[in-house]
Amino acid sequence: MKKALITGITGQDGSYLAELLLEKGYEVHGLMRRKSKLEFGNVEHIKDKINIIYGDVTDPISVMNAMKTSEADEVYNLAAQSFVGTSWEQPLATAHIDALGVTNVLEAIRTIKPEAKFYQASTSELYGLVQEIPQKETTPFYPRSPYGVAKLYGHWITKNYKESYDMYACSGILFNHESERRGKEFVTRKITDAVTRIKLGLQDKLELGNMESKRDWGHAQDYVRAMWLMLQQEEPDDYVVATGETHKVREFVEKAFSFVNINVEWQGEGVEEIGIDKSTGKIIVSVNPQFFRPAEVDILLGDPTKAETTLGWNREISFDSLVERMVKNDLDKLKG
Ligand code: NAP
Ligand code: G4F
Repeated sequence: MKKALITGITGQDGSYLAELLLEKGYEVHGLMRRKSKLEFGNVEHIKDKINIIYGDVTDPISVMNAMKTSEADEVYNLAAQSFVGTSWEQPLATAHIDALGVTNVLEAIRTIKPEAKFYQASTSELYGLVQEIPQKETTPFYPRSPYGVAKLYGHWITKNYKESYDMYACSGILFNHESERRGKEFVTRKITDAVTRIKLGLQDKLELGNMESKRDWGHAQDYVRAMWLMLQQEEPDDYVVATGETHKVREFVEKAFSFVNINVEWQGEGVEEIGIDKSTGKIIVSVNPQFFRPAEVDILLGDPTKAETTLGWNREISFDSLVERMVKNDLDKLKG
């Protein structure tokens, strides 16, 4: 039986990856931070099937302990302060977790079980001010947030440990992936939550920042398969994981409203832009500059050719199904 250690197991990706590895017969260990109230986040439903180890990636002692306890053959480092917006408010905490935390995990592997395979959760945020479209493994990086900068360190320290110590260490450069388990501060879930509340008369309006922004959005369930495949290869390598499609935030809004039979008509521009419910004439979307970022990533569009040809990875869940699933899930939750 293979053993895996997942940091960030309570998050969106950690939970889907844990399910996938359990299905494949792995013994699954997860590093979890202590909270004032005991709760297991997205792994509540499988908490009896996994072994929770308390720890924090910024605390090397706890990471070493997790490595010793789990005796992991594969380590997936998903722990992060993952919300880009917060990284301007907490740049140092973001750096401690998303940059130095990676070294703590790599050091624990090197010290305790150097033959273990390591996956680092790199991100399309590394491309930031994109230097080419679409972005691929060879596209130069230009991060645009403290989050992106911290992740760039994580990316390069992973490469450095591979080259310095001959470790099986690799990074998945994953483009945005969402799901029913996405945190509500991220734009997709914020939209589907608001759309369903507006439909049920529980909220009047959705306030957003930059709706011109474009993202390559896939479903997290598809993306965790790519993480696992990356650790099943003969040699470690880095891969872009993306859909090869990009959509504006505004399109996501329209699509989400369409699944609750509301047609949106747009009027005005910039901060004056509003979305109106065609059938009632009510304003249901407006712009609030509070959600603008100090520096924006305008467009992300990934080229997944290498992952498709080398790993045999393919995404199964389309953009439309992603939005539909998220809307349906939020509706079901509200209806109880
Ligand atoms: P998420 O839902 O925010 O999950 C992050 C996880 O990290 C949570 O379990 C969180 O635990 C944990 N964590 C935070 N700080 C920690 C610390 N100091 N020590 C230990 N655990 C800590 O993020 P996600 O969407 O699943 O993303 C997983 C990883 O992929 C992240 O590294 C993210 O940056 C990266 N990524 C995500 C995307 C995407 O579109 N989703 C794209 C590219 C890369 P708590 O429950 O205690 O907060
Ligand atoms: O949903 P977002 O907050 O995700 P973002 O910044 O793209 O980051 C996510 O994807 C990265 C991969 O590329 C991950 F590494 C990272 O951990 C995270 O999972 O914002 C998406 C876009 C941005 O351009 C933002 O400015 O939506 C725009 N936006 C417009 N209005 C908004 C809002 N974003 C949020 N969160 N809230 C708004 O009201």
